[in-house]
Amino acid sequence: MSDTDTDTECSAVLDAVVVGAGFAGLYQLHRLDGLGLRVRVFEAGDDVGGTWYWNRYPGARCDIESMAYSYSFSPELEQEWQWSERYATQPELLSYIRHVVERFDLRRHITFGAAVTRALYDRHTHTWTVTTDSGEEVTARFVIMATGCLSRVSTPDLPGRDRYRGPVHHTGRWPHEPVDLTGRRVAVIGTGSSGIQLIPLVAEQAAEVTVFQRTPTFSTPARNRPLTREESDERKVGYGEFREWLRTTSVGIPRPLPVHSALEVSADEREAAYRSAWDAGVLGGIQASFTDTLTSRRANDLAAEFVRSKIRQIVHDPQTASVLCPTGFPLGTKRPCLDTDYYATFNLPHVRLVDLRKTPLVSFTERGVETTEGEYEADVVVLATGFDAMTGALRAIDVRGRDGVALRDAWAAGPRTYLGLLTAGFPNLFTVTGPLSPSVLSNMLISIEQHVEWITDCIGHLRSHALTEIDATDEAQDDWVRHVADLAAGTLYPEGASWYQGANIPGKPQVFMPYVGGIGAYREVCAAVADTGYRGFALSRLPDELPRT
Ligand code: FAD
Ligand code: N01
Repeated sequence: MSDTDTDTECSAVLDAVVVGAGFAGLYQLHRLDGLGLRVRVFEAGDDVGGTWYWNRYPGARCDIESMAYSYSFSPELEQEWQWSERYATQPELLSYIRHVVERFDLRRHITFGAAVTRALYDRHTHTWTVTTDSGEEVTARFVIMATGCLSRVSTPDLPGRDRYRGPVHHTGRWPHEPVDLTGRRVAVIGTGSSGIQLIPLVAEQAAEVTVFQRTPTFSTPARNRPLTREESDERKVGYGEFREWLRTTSVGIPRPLPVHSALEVSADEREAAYRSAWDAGVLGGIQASFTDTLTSRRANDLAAEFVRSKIRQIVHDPQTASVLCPTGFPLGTKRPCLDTDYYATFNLPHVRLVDLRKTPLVSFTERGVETTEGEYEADVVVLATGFDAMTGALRAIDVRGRDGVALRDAWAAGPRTYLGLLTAGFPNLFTVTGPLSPSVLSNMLISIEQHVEWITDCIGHLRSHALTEIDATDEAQDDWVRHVADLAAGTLYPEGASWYQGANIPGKPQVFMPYVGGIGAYREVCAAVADTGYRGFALSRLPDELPRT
């Protein structure tokens, strides 16, 4: 495309704006480009990759096998790409994404360093006007928010940050230049998936590591290893069937499907099942050993006790082991973790654990951080404190729909969507892996592809039927919001103070945001809605005198 073409593209009314250039935004761009639409993508970062652009901390890697956590839309791409490890590192994931961008010639449509700050719907022209932080304004018929479920970082509101003399790095905004921790005293706050991946690698370099833990985590060994050519080639035979099978499961992770209740088998059989899951190194393997781990407190306690017994075996100091043992919430109700040598790291003489439940953090000091017990000096502070998940990036944008209603107000008591795809009153504004869809309870690549394909088909349908607008009806949305809440209420999930329900962000409404019914069931619902003429949505045509795109 020439510069002149780009200029023309910028000034005309676009068919679609996509916000975000991670896995979701890039695939959405590819599909809409394939429909022949005029599309622009705005990305706040300086390059593609989303999660894998921002999270460059030591140890960052996926925890669903790369051969499943990758695009499936192109059999050629699937066949030509060779993963080097069972669980790819962040640099390898980023080079995969860059390869996809070059292979499908996507870069020319993307504007980098452009954070979308506002999206206003015009009820006269039935278009959206999208504004970026540099003041650029474009108008489009459709807006697709591919802003990510875990893209807006959460930083603790700890006083005294200005006084602290050393650097503070958030895992989700890790510097691009190398951070040399050799011989340094490092304080790490947070022990979720990011902290658990990072801490063993920091301990390899640093002179002293102090881990500040508020809630201990259930983590199991990843059993990561190099992926041989033979193993990879074997998977590539019948790759399509493998992907298709994953799509019908509840979470899209390659692991055995449970058959029995934990309560109907003998203690020996139960132990054997947990041991086999522990040895397999698969995300959520322990909870998936039995059908009722997330619905029966008794079944859950058995699984949780198995993991605690493993922690006590690995960690030499009983006091440290006891602090690392998660209690007080059911296993699996906060996102499970996969690690490499996480618990064993606490056997190293230069690694210590601080229990923030006993001695909470008070502030930064000039030389480190302070708890109610005293000061801990550190040359570098790492915040592995997570994200304002699922709604954070969307609420950060001033989105105003029909009659000027703000999305922030529409979602004041928690997100309201129909299928996680659209919100009533915000026509033609789609959310990829939006709240109240399975999203973060699944292999995200599967959920992303399903949403992108549904959205693309929907836009294609509107265009081929000379329709201009789709909006969720209030009734369908109310029913869906209730259905998602009812499903979650039938599980133990609400008992974990997790980011799934906004519990990590002070003041955020406590609503369980992902759909727990499973991706297989969910995609059937979405397909049935489309097949029945988009049941629950209002589809409309512009009056003739209004401009069409
Ligand atoms: P993102 O990758 O988050 O991309 C969203 C993009 O939108 C970002 O680049 C952001 O800068 C941009 N953006 C946001 N707001 C704006 C705005 N206003 N204007 C312009 N741009 C904006 N999931 C799994 O299923 N398996 C895994 O193994 C796994 N590992 C993970 C590891 C880490 C460290 C993290 C943080 C998450 C992981 N996830 C994993 C979840 C991961 O977020 C998804 O798998 C997936 O990468 C999400 O892709 P996305 O495109 O939807 O969102
Ligand atoms: O964030 P988290 P994350 N004072 O919210 C603590 C994905 N991911 O970045 O639990 C003290 O899980 C907080 O404590 P508590 C994955 O979906 C995947 O680690 O709130 N501590 C917790 O320990 C994951 O779930 C991978 O009590 C504070 C930690 O910080 C999601 O991203 C890797 C605090 C935050 O844990 C988020 O993971 C990385 C405070 N004020 C991420 N505030 C893979 O392996 C927070 N904490 C694929």
